[in-house]
Amino acid sequence: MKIKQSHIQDTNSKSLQSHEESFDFLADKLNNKGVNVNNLIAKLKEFQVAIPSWALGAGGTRFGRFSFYGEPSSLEQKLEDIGLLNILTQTAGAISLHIPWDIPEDYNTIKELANSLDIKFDAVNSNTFQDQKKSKESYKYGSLSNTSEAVRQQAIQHNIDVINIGKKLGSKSLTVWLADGSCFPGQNNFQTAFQNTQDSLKSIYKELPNDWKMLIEYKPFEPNFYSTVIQDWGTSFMLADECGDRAFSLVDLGHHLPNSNIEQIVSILMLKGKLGGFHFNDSKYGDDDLTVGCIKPYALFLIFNELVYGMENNTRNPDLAWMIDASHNIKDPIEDLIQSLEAIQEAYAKALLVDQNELKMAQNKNDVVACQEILQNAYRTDVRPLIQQARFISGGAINPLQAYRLLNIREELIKERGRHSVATGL
Ligand SMILES: [Mn+2]
Repeated sequence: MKIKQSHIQDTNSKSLQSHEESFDFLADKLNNKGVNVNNLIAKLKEFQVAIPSWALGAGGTRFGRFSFYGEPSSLEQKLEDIGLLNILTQTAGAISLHIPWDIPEDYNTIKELANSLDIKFDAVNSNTFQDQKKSKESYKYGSLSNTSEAVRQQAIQHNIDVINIGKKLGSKSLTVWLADGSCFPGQNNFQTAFQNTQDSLKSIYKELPNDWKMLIEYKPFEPNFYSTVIQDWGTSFMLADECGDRAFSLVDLGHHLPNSNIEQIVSILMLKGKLGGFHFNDSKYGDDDLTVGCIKPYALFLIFNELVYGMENNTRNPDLAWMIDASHNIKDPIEDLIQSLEAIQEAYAKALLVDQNELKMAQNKNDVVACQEILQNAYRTDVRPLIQQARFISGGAINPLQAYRLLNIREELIKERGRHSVATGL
């Protein structure tokens, strides 16, 4: 299914007048405060978030999986879904492939299709948390950390294979997330598991092309429930540091214990030039993989405040690889992604409104009340007209969710693909 520009214009015409009124009102208010609105909109237009190839189907839990119908059953169809998302939102201009779930059969066709949809290939993700049908060794007791050298070698080779697939598509980074760890005390020797992981990562790093980055993700628990080898940002930082200049930590919002101060983690990693990637989702209890901003939008804003500060001040930190890493258990995945992209843009726009000079002055005077007011004034600004304007002038929908429903996109996809087509992956 393809959405024509005229379809988007039709749906936009319904809300154009009220959008223009609210945009002019907000732009006037911000201009009077000395905010450069054009600059802000240019930054919002530029901000692109990668969609992982596993996010277009219904997710699930260990208790079950409920299809949303008309799911993309091939990589081509997944790209088409991201194309739909991108034309509506103008912020989903990249795909992050998961290997082996989404190995292209014909690289040229896939590249041409992505090109025609204006989609780039972002980080490639390896998978050593599942056994594949033909694999010789099992990851049941770990992959890069395994006590068996044969298992470690298989996992290292898989990561190298993933790099080679990424090279053919134009990706520039490899994301490594390990499920390695232990379920019971005494099961693992912590030092051996760490050392093996470090050596394995170094072997992979050796094969990394010069213009590539390796992103090391951490997670405190699950699927292992007693320990994980790369449990936190400090462990990921140590491993990245040991590998070299092109290895970085990757922060996934859901991969923290409750109440962790994620904004502080982000800030210090950027100070050290070691934050390479960022995975968005939201959670109430653990790695819940809920829609971005649905539970803790203020925490997301505080994190973005540090990201914006870091992007402006920590010049040695590389450009970040942004990706949504969520699961869609009861929502239409495309609608869920539209909501997530909106929440990300909102938090980003609000963080851009924080007057960093004013904040610094208040901090230097120890004016704690003023510090809070500065942050909360930015947070309480309804920035939606700015985001809508950025989307509108890029050719997107003023209200993507409304457009998605008005254009009956899911119904069309079900007609095209059949009701029971199922996405590969989770
Ligand atoms: Mn992640």
